[in-house]
Amino acid sequence: MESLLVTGGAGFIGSNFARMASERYRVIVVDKLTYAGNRANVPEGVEFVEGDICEQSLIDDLVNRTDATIHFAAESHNDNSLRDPSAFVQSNVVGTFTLLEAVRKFEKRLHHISTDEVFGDLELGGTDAFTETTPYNPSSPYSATKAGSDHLVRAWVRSFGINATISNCSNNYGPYQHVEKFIPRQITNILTGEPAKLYGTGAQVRDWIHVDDHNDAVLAILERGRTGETYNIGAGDARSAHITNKQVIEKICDIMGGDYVHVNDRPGHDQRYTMDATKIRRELGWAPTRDFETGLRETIAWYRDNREWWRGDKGVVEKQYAERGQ
Ligand code: NAD
Ligand code: TDX
Repeated sequence: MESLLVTGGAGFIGSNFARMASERYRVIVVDKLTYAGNRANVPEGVEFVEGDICEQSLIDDLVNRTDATIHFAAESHNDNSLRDPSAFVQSNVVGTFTLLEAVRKFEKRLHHISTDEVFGDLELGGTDAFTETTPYNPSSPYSATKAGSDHLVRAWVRSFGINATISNCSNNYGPYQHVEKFIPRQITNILTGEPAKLYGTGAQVRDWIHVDDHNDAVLAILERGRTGETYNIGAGDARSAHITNKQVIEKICDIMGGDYVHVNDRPGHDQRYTMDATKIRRELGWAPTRDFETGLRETIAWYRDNREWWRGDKGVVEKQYAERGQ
């Protein structure tokens, strides 16, 4: 394997992946540059193609020119999927279908990036966790379209024998994350003199993982994963911040010297995500190496040092949140 096509490589996780992978591979990024994509995120030395993954002839050409495709491109924000789900169905379901057809035609390797949200949520206070065999039970239009895309990949493996793997990962944080998401929204609220904004009671629990730990796992699957398999990725141990939203917001306020307020809750809000990542640890020897406290401090410093990167998006995002009392 020498060359990789990275879809969604101008977004948060995909651009961090392109940065990491370009040290070992020739990387081409394809990205539609939606509101979430930023040309400036694409690392130097990486070929960039502006385009839509739903466009079959473009995708055929790019898949054919590379050895493997790592598929990050998606509409990724739950709150947006509640406002207008149509782009989620198009990019997440039809986009993945388009890629699968190209991969089938040219007999290339595919790794599909998915989320823990396909499994639904767990009860607060429990200690159980999602495994690779937990039944799918998505709650939001976003997670339903991600679940749909996972099912398409599995069907193409079983029916057409394509060489594909899937990973389902928990909540990522780190540099280059759009300011609509929980952690960067709170950091930039405080940096602009606003209080941090906690949905509802803030009792919900997420399994936070640093984006570089996620991408290390993706590279491990790409290089050593078994075809047709699914791998769960999550920090899920002492290194992770498997803590409530309220605890995360209090940590950010402590570090930055800010305050928070409670705002309207998210309709249908998933309560708890916890990932069991035993399989990838055992089979591929992957383990997360970044601890949450250090990663969070570095992320805060990154947003403090890169105001020009987020300043333009901040007003747009906050106007949308204000319309929903959030
Ligand atoms: P993001 O919104 O930051 O980036 C998505 C990128 O995809 C953007 O650059 C956007 O322009 C591009 N894109 C969207 N539709 C496209 C289309 N039709 N054609 C081409 N490009 C298109 O998202 P992210 O947080 O980096 O998430 C990346 C992937 O990881 C997604 O598949 C998401 O479901 C998955 N994931 C995210 C998290 C998380 O915590 N952020 C956790 C688990 C899995
Ligand atoms: O301002 C906020 N206040 C708040 O309390 C925002 C934006 C969010 N929240 C809460 C909602 C969630 O419980 O924080 C938690 C995290 O919210 P998001 O950053 O929107 O993430 P989540 O909905 O958990 O989904 C994320 O993880 C799984 C990613 O956005 C998905 O792409 C990924 O699949």
